[in-house]
Amino acid sequence: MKFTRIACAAAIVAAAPFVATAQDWRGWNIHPEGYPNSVALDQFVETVNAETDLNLQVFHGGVLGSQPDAIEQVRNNALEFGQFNMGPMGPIIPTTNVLSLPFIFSSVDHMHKAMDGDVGEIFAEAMEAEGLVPLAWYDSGSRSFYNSKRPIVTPADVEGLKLRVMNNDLFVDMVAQLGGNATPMAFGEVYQSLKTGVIDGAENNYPSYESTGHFEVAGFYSITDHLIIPECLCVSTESWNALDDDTKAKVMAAARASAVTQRELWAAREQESLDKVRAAGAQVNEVENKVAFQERMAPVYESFLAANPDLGVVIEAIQAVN
Ligand code: GTR
Repeated sequence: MKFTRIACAAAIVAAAPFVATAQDWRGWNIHPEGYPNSVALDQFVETVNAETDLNLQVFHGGVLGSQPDAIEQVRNNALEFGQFNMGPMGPIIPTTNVLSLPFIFSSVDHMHKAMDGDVGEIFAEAMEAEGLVPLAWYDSGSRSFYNSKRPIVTPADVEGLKLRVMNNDLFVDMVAQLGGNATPMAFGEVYQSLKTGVIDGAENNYPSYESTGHFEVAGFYSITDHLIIPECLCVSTESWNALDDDTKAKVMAAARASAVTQRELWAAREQESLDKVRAAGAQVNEVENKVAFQERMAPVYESFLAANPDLGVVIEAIQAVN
């Protein structure tokens, strides 16, 4: 009799569907385990779980979907947090597109200085109104072109190349100004597309060029440094607003601490990745005349400002930080 009752209770427990509570937060990350961003996110999750009543879980490797979809999911609170590059954010939150303008930052230090100060607040406010609260800014170095055909030294070398870009028309325009053909594509599809020749190349930082194996199928990496785009650790505005002040403070502190970790790991990983791709035979070349690439971007700025006249002040605010 006693046994039956226990067995019955166990069966009921086993059959009960898993019900996520308001305390359960699921997070999106595109990078594999061990990548600087992933290690920093693991630290964030561990700290928040230890110090608050929240129960966070982060899913690495983009298993919860593509980046543009995941941004929408966090905005809609279908996922509670995510670690996003600001590049694919522009089509949804126009103010953030300023961060995706080619050569907007003169260096990674310039980007940090701007994002960690008042300029960062401009983007934070715009994002919060659209469903995303950025808790901390992560590093993503600078992005350069790579392809399977030839080293790029002058803009003429880009002519005719089919290049993958992140999902944002600004990047399509950027490549068009250099005479290339850009295809917006999900990060996870790039390796296969390079391998099969659907595209000739793409653009990214060393760590992503390396971690994805793109260097195996597109061995010319040319240092144009044309984009320096920060990344955010974001929480859905709805989930954030549901927290009490004490929990908010703890989550924020954990996010900021994770960004310190991420930036430290990032600097080391850039060098490791560069060494690794070189050792594997990738040909990495300096581009002496980056100004030639920068000058080609004038029409990108012109049409951006024509479409977003109110964002001129944000561009100026960034330039004033330098
Ligand atoms: C990486 C970035 C990812 C993703 C990727 C891409 O550098 O960290 O979030 O945006 O680039 O090119 O899609």
